[in-house]
Amino acid sequence: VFESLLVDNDRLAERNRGFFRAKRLLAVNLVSSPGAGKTALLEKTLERLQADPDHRAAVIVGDLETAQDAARIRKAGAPAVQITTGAVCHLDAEMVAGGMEQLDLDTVKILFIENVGNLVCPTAFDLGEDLRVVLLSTTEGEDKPLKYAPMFRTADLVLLSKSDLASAVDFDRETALAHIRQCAPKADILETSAKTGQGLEEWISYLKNRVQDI
Ligand SMILES: Nc1nc2c(ncn2[C@@H]2O[C@H](COP(=O)(O)OP(=O)(O)OP(=O)(O)O)[C@@H](O)[C@H]2O)c(=O)[nH]1
Ligand SMILES: [Mg+2]
Repeated sequence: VFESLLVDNDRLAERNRGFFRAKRLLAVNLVSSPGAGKTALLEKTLERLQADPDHRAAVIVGDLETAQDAARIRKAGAPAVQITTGAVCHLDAEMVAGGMEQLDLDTVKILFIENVGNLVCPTAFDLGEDLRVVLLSTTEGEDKPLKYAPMFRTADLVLLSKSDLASAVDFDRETALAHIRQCAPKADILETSAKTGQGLEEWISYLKNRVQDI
């Protein structure tokens, strides 16, 4: 049953991809464990992107319940659609297609998809995205890339988030970086803090470069 579900999902993901290509839109799937800082990063990112007419963004955000993240994102200045998944632990390509219908995507260059906070279930669900960004916050422990390796293997970019908290939790940066490189040797790695702004310039440049490649 799971296999056939994934086959259906892959077909719809291809359709989303075709739509993104036709619109010349960069689609970014943000995944992490609950609370690693996806929405906080988006809030800071959108404050900067929305001021630049060439790089405006819209957001689809998934949670089991509540519309709080979409409200936070709208407050940061971007159009946002909340998808509540109920008991489902990931977004799938069909949910994303439904969210896309509710957004005006003609005036934006980037579509962020904030996935349900979960380092396991979203792994196998292609959404048609161009970029899969996996956040690992310093407070989660250096071992997480090894334990949740399937997700890290699919990452194009790993963001080491909450860098401002590293010393408070005795975060072993070198070990964490080694573990990320072991699971995802081809992934780019950036270190960010939504609180201090560390790494945000690099992250935004990274996105703008990818928009140019589209
Ligand atoms: N110190 C610090 N706290 C952060 C940072 N980023 C996020 N937080 C805090 O971490 C908590 C969770 O942040 P969110 O942005 O809601 O995390 P999320 O990944 O969107 O969470 P879910 O959508 O529920 O999975 C909040 O209390 C944030 O204020 C950061 O860079 N530094
Ligand atoms: Mg969130």
